Amino acid sequence: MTQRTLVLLKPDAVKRGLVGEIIGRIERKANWSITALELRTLGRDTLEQHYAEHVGRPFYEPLMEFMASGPIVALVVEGERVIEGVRALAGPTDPIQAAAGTIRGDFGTIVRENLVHASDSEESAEREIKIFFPGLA
Ligand code: RTP
Ligand code: MG
Repeated sequence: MTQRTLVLLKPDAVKRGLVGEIIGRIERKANWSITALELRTLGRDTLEQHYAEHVGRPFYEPLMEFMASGPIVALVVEGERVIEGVRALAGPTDPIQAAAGTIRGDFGTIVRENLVHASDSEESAEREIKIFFPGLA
């Protein structure tokens, strides 16, 4: 089943020089390809759209501040079961609960600074891809 997903390498991943490492893990998966990629610093407007589902949660404001704190890398990845697949590569939200071998398990300790975002369903993927890459069909 071919799908596409939006992946963000969060500001901690970029600051710590983990972009190559993380993209490398995605690139090495069979039958996946990166079809869009951009480094940019996110403004409040983009973040409000992206995190609309979390408005009002206690972690919302600190998350918004963190996500605007430096450049991120946004990418669209296409391929076989890629939505479930990238979330499996990332590991659970809390890096301390994430197994070794996952991105969060190998590199993270803080829930907020958990290195990557990946769309969690086909609906979220289409919605999020439109926010970050409005020119993509
Ligand atoms: P993501 O959306 O980034 O792929 O991660 P996720 O689905 O695993 O996590 P989600 O529940 O959607 O939360 C979005 C991001 O908010 C930060 N967060 N902080 N308790 C906290 O301090 C807390 N909970 C969530 C994380 O950066 C999480 O990835
Ligand atoms: Mg999420």
